[in-house]
Amino acid sequence: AQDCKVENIQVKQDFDKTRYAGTWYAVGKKDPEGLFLLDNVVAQFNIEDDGRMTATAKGRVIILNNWEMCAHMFATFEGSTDPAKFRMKYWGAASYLQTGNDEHWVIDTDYDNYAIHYSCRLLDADGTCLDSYSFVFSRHPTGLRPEDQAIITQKKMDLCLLGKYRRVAHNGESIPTERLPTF
Ligand code: AZE
Repeated sequence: AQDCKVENIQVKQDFDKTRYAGTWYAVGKKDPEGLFLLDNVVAQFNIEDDGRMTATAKGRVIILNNWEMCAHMFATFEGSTDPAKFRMKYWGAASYLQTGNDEHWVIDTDYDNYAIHYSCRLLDADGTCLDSYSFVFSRHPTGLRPEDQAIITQKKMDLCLLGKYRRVAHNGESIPTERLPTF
């Protein structure tokens, strides 16, 4: 969206949640205000028997008094008229983790290698976003393939978030042993 208005942001056309299912490694993120997942972020998307999308996520967080821990999170998704736009209800395995109800938009994905997600939590009066977060996901824990990097850079521009992302490091903590690459 050249004008940075949230209503003009393009999402993935004909989003197919079945092809989206499975493991995604966060390789980049743009943080919202307040507490957020720090690193080692791995998400697992599932399609339930009733066809609804659910997800689990793991990641390192630091809560209140510099207490570092691995957050184990759960989410359910409510669809909308646009197949790529969801409402995500989420909660933690432990009560001191965060609960919320956020937008969850799939901006782009090729299903096999990369995905970029976007969530606006607070709309400004002019239609731009005051508080957003976004994840860049890869099917590969080692990062994006070079050929996907240009696509992601373009999408960051479309979201008016270019330069606001940080790399998400992985030390293997959220990755099952049988899938661990040698870092
Ligand atoms: C997301 C996609 C997969 C499911 C979930 C996601 C988001 C999780 C958070 C968690 C925050 C936790 C905090 C704890 C103290 C987008 C990765 C649930 C935003 C801050």
